[in-house]
Parts: sequence; C-alpha cells; structure tokens
Amino acid sequence: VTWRFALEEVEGSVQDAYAQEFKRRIEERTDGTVNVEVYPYGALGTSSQLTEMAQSGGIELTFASPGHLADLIPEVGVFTLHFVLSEHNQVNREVLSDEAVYSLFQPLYNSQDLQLLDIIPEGWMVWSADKPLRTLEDFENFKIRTMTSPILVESYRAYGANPTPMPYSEVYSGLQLGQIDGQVNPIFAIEEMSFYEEQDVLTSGRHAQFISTLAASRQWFEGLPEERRELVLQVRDELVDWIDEEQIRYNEERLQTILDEGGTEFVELTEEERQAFREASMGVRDTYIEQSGETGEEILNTLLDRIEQAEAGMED
Ligand code: 6CS
Repeated sequence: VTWRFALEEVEGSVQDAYAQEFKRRIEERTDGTVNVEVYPYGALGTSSQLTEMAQSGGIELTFASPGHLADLIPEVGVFTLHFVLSEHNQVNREVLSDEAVYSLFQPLYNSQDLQLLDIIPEGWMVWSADKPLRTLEDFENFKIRTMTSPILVESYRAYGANPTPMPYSEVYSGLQLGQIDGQVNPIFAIEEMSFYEEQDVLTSGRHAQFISTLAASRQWFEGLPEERRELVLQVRDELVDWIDEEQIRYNEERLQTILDEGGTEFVELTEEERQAFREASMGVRDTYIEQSGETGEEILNTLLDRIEQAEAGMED
C-alpha cells in the first residue's frame, strides 16, 4: 500500500527531513509492504488545500501549520500567539508532547476528520525587511506578510503593522513586486525560499516558534490495523527529539549560508527591546479567547501552566 504524505514546505526543508525519516523507518519496519510517498510543497497545493485533502481521505498524512489551520480550527491559533512558548527548546519539546495538551486538541481535529499526530517546533520566527525592526515604531504601517489565519493578523495589528495574509507560494514574488515590505518565518525557510535575496535585514525577536502539526486523515488512521497504528505512533515518538535536533541544526547552518553570501544583516533584539513587543502582544490573548471560546481559553491556560512548571523544573 501507499501512504501519501504532503508537505507545506519544499525539498530540503525541516518538514521534508521529518517525512524522509518517517518514510525510512516505516518502510524498513513493514518490509517494503508500505510505501510512503512524500509530496513537497507545490506538488499538490497550498497548506489549506492539503488539509482539505487529508480531511477527505485524498491523502493519508499532511503537515498543517496553525498559521493556516486556525482558519478551520481556531483553537490551534494559540501557537501563533507571541511570547507564549518558552525560550528553551527542551521545555517546548516537553510541553508539546504532553498528553494533557494532546487530549485538548484531539477532539477538535477529530471533528474535522483529522487525527493529530504531533506538534513540531521548527525554529524561531524571524522578521525579514529592508530595515531592522527593533521597535513598535519600526512596525508602523509596515506591510508584513503573514500566514492566512485571522488570529495571526491580530498579532501584527497589535504592533501597529499592516499585516497582509497570503499563501507561502506567493511570498517571494510579493517581496519582489513590493506588494509586501517583509515577512516572518524561521531562518531555514527564509534561506530555502530565497526571501533573504530580497531583504537587507533579518531581525530576531524570539517572539514565537514556528509550529507545525502533523495530521492524518482520521478515516484512514482509524481504519488501520492495530499494529500499523501502533507503528505510526511509535515512529512519531522516536522522531520527537530527532527532528528537534535537526531543526536547530538547519536553522544554524542556513543562517551561516545567508551571512556567507553577504548583503543580509542579522539583528538580535535585546531583552529591553523584546519587552515592548511582549507588552504589546498581551491583548491578543483576549482576542484569541474571543475567537476560540472556552476550549481555546483552557488550551492557552494549560500551555502557560505547563510551560511555567517545566521551566521551574529546569532551574531545580
Ligand atoms: O509561511 C508559511 O506559510 C509556511 N512557512 C513554513 C516555514 N512552513 C509552512 C508554512 O506554510
């Protein structure tokens, strides 16, 4: 049998690394009876279209990033809020694979004919522009491309920017044609999509991680023989630490590639500079709760709680 696995990212990306390793492990342990076919971004459609295909069972597996998926499941928009996740990868990894977090999301995915398999950090979101973005004033009327979900747009409105949602595939030409002044993505993506070629400065505010979720067609997942379902979950568990190490390496290496090429500066915000953004971002939590209701509020509070606990545990 063939399991079709669609990516929201191109070949050589973090999602591709994940899918190739998933494929390798699954095929090896099913003695070639399962063939995992990986479709990089562009082969089947935009992120939202991939989600629709998984819902209808047209594909078995897909990545579905909250920045797009929150159109359909507003509660996942929590992962697009700024200054919620920890600054420590280890804490995020722990919290994002916590059963308490999954059990809040799973019914929401299920009611959309999806099965949530994993929540995966792909690195710090970095702003790209033709100038450093150090202050809220720098964001004034700045046309920043965002992913398509409404809650994400609110995060940038709160900074005084002019957010412009569009699919990933249109960002490069948007920058070239001047339809947008900048965009935000993890460094590996800025490199492989060549966004940096059109931009002079990358600003890192460590305001959010780029999070994606791995989702399956619910109908397919539930119809799998028990032993195959277990195998999928086992490989999923094995890849938690594996992909985290990979994404860290990808982001470090690609930053070096960009800097080596010249013409792009890398700016890191100070704690004081970050504080102004943190304060401006707090009100968006209320908008998130308005849009996602009680479950959304419970999810946000659970995440904040677990992060606090995990961070306290780290200091011991
Ligand atoms: O910005 C986007 O739309 C996309 N960025 C990444 C890093 N992955 C998928 C997502 O659709």
